[in-house]
Amino acid sequence: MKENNTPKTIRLSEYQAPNYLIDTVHLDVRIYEHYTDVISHLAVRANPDVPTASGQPLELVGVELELLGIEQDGATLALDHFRIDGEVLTIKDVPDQFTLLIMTRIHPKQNTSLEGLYVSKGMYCTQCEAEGFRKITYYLDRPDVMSRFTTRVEAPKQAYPVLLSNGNPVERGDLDDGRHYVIWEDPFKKPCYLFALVAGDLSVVEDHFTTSSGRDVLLQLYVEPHDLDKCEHAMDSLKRSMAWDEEVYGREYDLDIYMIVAVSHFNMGAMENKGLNIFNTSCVLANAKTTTDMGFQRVESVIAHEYFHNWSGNRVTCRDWFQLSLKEGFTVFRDQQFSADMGSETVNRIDDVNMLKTVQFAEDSGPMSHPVRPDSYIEINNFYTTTVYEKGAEVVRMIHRLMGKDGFRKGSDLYFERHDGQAVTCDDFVQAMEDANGVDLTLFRRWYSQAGTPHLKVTSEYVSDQNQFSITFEQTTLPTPGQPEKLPLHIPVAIGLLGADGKDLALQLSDGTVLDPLNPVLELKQAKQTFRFNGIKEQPVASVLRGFSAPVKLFYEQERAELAFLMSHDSDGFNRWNASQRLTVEVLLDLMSAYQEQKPLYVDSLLLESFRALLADESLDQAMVAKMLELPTEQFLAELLPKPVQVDAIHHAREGLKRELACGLRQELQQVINRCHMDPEYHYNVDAVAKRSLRNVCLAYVMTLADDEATELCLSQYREAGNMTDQLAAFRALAHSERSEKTQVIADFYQQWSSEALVVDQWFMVQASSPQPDALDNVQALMQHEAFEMTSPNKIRALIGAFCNNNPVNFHRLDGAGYAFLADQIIALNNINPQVASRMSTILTRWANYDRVRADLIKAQLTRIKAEKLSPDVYEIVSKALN
Ligand code: 0A1
Ligand code: ZN
Repeated sequence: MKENNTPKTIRLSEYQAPNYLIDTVHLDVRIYEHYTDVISHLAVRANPDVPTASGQPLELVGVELELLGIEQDGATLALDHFRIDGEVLTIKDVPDQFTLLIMTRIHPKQNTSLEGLYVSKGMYCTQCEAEGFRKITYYLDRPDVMSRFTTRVEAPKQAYPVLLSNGNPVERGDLDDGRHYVIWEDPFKKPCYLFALVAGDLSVVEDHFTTSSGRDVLLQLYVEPHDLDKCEHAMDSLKRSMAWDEEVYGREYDLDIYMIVAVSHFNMGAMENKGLNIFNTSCVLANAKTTTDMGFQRVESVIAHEYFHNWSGNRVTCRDWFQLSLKEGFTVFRDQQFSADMGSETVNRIDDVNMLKTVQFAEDSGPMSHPVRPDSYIEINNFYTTTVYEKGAEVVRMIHRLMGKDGFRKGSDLYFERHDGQAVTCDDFVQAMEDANGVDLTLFRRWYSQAGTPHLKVTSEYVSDQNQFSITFEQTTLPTPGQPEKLPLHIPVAIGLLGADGKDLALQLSDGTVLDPLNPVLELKQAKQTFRFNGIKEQPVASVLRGFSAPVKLFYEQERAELAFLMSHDSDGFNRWNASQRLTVEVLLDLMSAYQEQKPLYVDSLLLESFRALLADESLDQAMVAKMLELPTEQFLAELLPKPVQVDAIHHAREGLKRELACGLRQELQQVINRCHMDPEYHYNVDAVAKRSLRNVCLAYVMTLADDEATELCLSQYREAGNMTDQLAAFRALAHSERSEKTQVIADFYQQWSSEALVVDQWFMVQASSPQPDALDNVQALMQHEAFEMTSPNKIRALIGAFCNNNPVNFHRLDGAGYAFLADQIIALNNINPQVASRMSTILTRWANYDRVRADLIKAQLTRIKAEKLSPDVYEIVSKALN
């Protein structure tokens, strides 16, 4: 672990091109029982683009390496020619061109940080993004140094029959002592963060894909033998991704082989290493028995995401880590487009926006707020955030809306062509969009540099004797750390005006401009702007920010009746759903006041009757109906509503609303459950997923009543379900209830699934998110469970993460026990896995959103953590939170 209490801040403004380049790397990785030796042969030369490079010392970085020896141009380097200072190996007096041979020893079995080379369930694997390669050998570990890699992997043959690295296998052979080796050659230059190596005893599933130019690509999915029955969906998703990227972006795959390896211990979802993706098992394995529909969706989107990186990330990579969103924002946008094309566009958009508003908006209003292109960091691993990923994707989506589909494609073609094989910046991406379309995006660029969520206040007026509807937008962005003053942004606002018949009216502005009926967008560029629509013969209902066309907080007062009208008529599916959310939030606010004033809960009949109509109408998109019926989560409400967060009122209002709706709509809910009966066979397609989601939303409502009938319904679904979606829904409803039957069901579920690690994660997660008051005690007891492992990020997320993130009422207990529990875990994890520890600590950064009592309790825990000897990862979060 890097131990340092005043780590250095790295700044974008201080970027300098490297003094040296590395043209080729020959790595020889020899795996032994207790250690691994890495012999690295580098061809180095001074960077011709840096006039002052010649004669400068060469500085390589390495972390936790044991240096065994160095040779320069074939001769052992004398001790007075180099020195090691912390993580930096400096070699003096180097010529303009030379070779280096560096021999190091590492200890992968002791590496619990899961960066560099480590061991997961007996399998050796690597994670080099962002700066893990320096834990394998001394190197110029920065993305703008791109080299051709040849990798020889050597290990005992029986224990590690499969030896993989990037590119194509070119040689293999047996050695003495039961050892063997394979040599891999990657013909593409790449930065070292895309390096990967795997050694293990793995089974493989194979398939083929023929590219648009007729080349055959071998597709391989490596898994543990008992997971062979969970590969089909990932393989199918991969082939669909490859075809989609050819069709939508004109991008063809470039190697003869594409490999994916599933590992149990992984800090993130997956990694796009060239030709050898490494995946968290949770993002690749799926079958009907063990995986929910949500799990299937996740696999499909992560497989696509990593595949799309082959162009947006690998062929064109980032110049420095401040440009991370160049590859991540663009690739998330691409995977979102793909998922929309594979399933329901509206439902996907709803899920993405919900996540953005819950997590990214919260990040953007706290002490870790940063622009899509950050301008400084202490630890880059802390910047794999929803701002860089999801807000970054929203920024690309806005460009897509402004350029239109064809214009965007022209821009992406130019970007890939112009920068193939290069390490570039976010600005290069915008420049390609501008150049291909002949537009000026100067103002738009502020989205990359300005942090914080813009507030967009909207007012409107209808002047009937002029047949004119005018709408005024005022944009403001609150100060964020380091950015006290904010500038207006270029915001595309998609809009519609509905007539009394619910149909969209034609939109003509007072200056004569006619808005494109297929994509009506107003472009805001000033702090305050008014648009006037002429020829509006009746008072319309406005549908603003359709499809969530910009990542802003919208403030537009509309009557409840108008929301109900939009809910049943808006031609934009997203805004239809959004109207239902807004109406639900209004009703929740009524209930929160009632709770605080200790009055009986009364539910506005407008909502009840709207929901009744939704349940009855079989002609509606059933997935959409399910989404509309799902109440906003407590975390979403915590972010949305005024501060301090009313933790208990939110919880009780929401629970109360669920019960009231269940009571008032019991018959209709039961009818939907009967209509959406469970199928004996599992199919993963849009209709089947929609039907299951609607059935299970209704089941959850009914079970809030927890009477004998509802309990029996859940128990029989739990027993009879033929797939994990239905089984888990029933399990969750029972486990979260007060019914005594749950004890047996919880034990039974574990017994049934104890050999399936990913299902056990679900089992932990359900218990950790229980609203019952014993949740924290249970979580603490489960930390001792045989299946819990402090070295497994999946287990930590399932138990500790789920409790702290998804169980607000218990985590924010007024006695502070939830906070103390989390702090204990962060302190323990800081030594085991700093990345995971740091992610957990971001939860505590939100203290300012809570009342004095809670805020003081959280700050006390932050102070306690800060007093420890911390990794830079945790130090950065905790110190910024206390600033
Ligand atoms: N580039 C990967 C995500 C990833 C990032 C960092 C990691 O370790 C710190 C691991 C994976 C992606 O976007 O899929
Ligand atoms: Zn990515």
